[in-house]
Amino acid sequence: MKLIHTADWQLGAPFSGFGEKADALRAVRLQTFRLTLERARSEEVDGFLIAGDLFEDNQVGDELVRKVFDLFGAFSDVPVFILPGNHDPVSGPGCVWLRAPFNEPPAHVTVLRDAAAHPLGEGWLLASPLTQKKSPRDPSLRLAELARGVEGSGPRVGITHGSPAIEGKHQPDDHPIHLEAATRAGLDYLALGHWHRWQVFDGGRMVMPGTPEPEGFDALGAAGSATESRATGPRGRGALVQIAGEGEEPTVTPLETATLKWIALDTDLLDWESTRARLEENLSDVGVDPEQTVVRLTLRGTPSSDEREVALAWIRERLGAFFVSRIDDRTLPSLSEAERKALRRERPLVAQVMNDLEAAVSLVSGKQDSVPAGGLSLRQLESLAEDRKLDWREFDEAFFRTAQELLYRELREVAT
Ligand SMILES: [Mn+2]
Repeated sequence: MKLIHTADWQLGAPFSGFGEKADALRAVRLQTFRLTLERARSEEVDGFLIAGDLFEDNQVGDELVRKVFDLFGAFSDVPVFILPGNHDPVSGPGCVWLRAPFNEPPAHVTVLRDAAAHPLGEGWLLASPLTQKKSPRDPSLRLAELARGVEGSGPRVGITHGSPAIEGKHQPDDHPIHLEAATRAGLDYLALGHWHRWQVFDGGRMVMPGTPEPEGFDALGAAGSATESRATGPRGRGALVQIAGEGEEPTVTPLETATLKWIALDTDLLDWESTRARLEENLSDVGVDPEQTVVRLTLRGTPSSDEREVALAWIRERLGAFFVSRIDDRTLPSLSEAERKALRRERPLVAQVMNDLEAAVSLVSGKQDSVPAGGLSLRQLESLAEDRKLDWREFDEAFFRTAQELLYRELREVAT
C-alpha cells in the first residue's frame, strides 16, 4: 500500500499582516497543493490523505471552494480522502463539507464526514473526523472500535486530527491523542494532522507531517539543519508512506512539498559597512532563491538617524528581489546634543520620560554614574515602586529597554 499523507493546508488562510502580498501567499499554497496532487499521480498512490484542516475555516468563500473542488476533478485517477479537522469540522449544515459542491463529491473523492471504515487499496482506512473546534476527548478512541469491526487481512490505516498528548505541550481541550494511539488501536499507520511541524510517534506508526507550506519564519541556517527533535521538526512537508502488509512496519519518507522558504535574519546595526557585508553574505547564502523566499529582517542597534536612513534604503532595495519581505525596525536612535535640546524645547514631557527611562536602565544595571542629568534618581525609583507595592529590582534592563523602544517607535510614527 502506498499513500501520500498531508494535513493542515489551511487553504484560504488570511495571512493578516502581509497586506497586498497575502493574495500571493494564498496562491502559492494552491499551487503547492496542485504540485502535491501531481506527485500523488506519478507515485500511483492508493490514497492521497488529507488529515484535517484542508480549509482555513468553514466560512471560506465559494470561489476558493470551487477552485479546490475542480482541482480534485482534474486528478480523477488519484483517490482522495479528506478528513474534517478543527478548522473545518463537520459542525452543521453550513460547514464546507455539507454545502455545495463538496456535499456531492465525485467518486474518487471521499469526504470522511462520519467515523467509519472505508476500503483503501488492499486494506482499510478508519476515520475519526472532528465535529467541533475544541474537545477534551481523544479522537483516536473511535479508531479502536472501528478496527474491531473490519474483517479480512490487509493494512489498517487510521486518520484523525488533534494534539499528541505530550506532557505540558498540549491544551487538554485541543483533541488530545494518546502517544501510542496507533498501537493501541491495532493500526499499521495512523495519519495525524494539527501541529505544524513534522513529528513521528509510536515507533514510526504515527506521523504528524506538519504544514506542506511554511507559515512562520525560521532563523536562517536553522531551516537547513532540519532538526528532527520532537518539539521543533521542520515545516513544509508531507509524508510518503509504504506499507508492505498487515503488521509490517511502515516505511515513511518525508516529502519536501514547500514552494517557499521563510527565513528570519536578525542584525545589530553597529558599523554600517561591516553590517552590510554580513547581510550581503547572509542574503546570498546558497540555497536561498529570493524569488521563492519570504524574508523578515529585524534591525537593532542605536544608529543616528542618518545611519538608519542609509541602512533602511539599502535594505529595502536589497530585499525587493524577494517574494515577500518585511523589515522589523527595532533600532533606538542615538540623539545628538542638539536633538536632545530640541526635544526638551518642543516636547518637554517626552524628553523627561526619555531621560527617566535612560536613568532607570542605568540604575537597574548598577551604573549609577551614567544616570543622565535631570533623570530619575534611585530614591525616586524606589518610592515610585513602593507606591505601587512593587520591588524595583524585579525590573531588569531589558524591561526598561523595551519601554524605551516603544516610546521611540511611537515618536517615529508621530514624526512620519
Ligand atoms: Mn488543526
